[in-house]
Amino acid sequence: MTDQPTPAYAGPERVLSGVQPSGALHLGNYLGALKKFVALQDQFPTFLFVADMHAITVWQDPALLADQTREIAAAYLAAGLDPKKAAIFPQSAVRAHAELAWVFNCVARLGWLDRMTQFKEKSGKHKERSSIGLYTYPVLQAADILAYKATRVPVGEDQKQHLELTRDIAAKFNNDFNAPGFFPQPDPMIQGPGARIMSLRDGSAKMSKSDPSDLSRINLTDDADTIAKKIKKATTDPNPLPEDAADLDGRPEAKNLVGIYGALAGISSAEVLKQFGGQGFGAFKPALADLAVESLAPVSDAMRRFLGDKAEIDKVLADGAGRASEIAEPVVAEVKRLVGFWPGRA
Ligand code: AQP
Repeated sequence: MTDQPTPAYAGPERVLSGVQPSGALHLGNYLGALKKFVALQDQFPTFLFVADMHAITVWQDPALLADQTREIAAAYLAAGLDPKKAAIFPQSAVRAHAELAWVFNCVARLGWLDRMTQFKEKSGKHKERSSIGLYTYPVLQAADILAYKATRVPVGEDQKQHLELTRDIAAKFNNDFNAPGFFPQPDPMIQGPGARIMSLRDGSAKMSKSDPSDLSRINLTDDADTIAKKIKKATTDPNPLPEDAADLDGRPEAKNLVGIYGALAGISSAEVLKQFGGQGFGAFKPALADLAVESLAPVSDAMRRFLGDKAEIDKVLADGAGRASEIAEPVVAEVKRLVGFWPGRA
């Protein structure tokens, strides 16, 4: 007997991604995520959530969380997302995420989650005191994606392992419930400039909201002077920039700054070095600072403008949640049917 090939997913292409409202957004979030979303909204139906359910896996002040959620929505709009094209919504406003996450908690295996490096990094030495939510975070992430049967998920490099888990959960669900091709195998779309922006203080650590040093990151809300100061203080080595991009290997800080320049300018590291190869950081850093200010100032100005009209942001979020629910609810209803839950309505 020959194995029949498993029918592939044949539904429509959809883009989905999210950002946590857990602090000020930084250049890594902008280049690794937001900028990519903008390019995709014209090509595919796009769903962008504010990951408030993910954010509470670590403590969030309840008095601030709703405003933090609005800030991420404002950042989406300021980066150039059009709420008529992309549905922008709070994760907690679409119940399908939580419902599907429970089913996936029963599909995913403990051994799979034990391998997740982000939990190890985030829980650090205090694993026992971490929330269970922080541990099952990647399962909720799988639900976020698969509730929309999303086929493309633009994220930074740090999310690669979680996306692999999503693919495993989708395959196991399809197999366990005899539903070949029900869930797609989503493509993580990690490639491209800005996929991994590193800390300005340590070229081996990723730029992160939770880094205690504010000098390690450029926030989207930093003013021109602060951006210039942070780039001036960025850790570097004493050598001039090389002519050849291959010679950036073994020089993580130089590689990071050249990569940031390239991602902002929309050119490759090789092209950056054509311009700056042989020059020292004394010449390169001011050019980078000018470019960063020029690129980010319109985003932070627009963010401030959008945040000035909370009612408008709330309208965008409510409208997005409605459109998102229209897609996700029937998927979850079908999941419940496949699992064999009682078919009536309470
Ligand atoms: N340094 C980075 N370079 C490129 N992309 C990055 N992303 C995050 N850091 C970088 C991408 O930004 C999106 C949203 O991330 P998130 O806020 O949902 O969560 P995160 O990855 O946990 O971001 P942080 O800044 O590192 O937050 P903390 O410090 O709270 O953990 C994702 O697509 C992510 O890949």
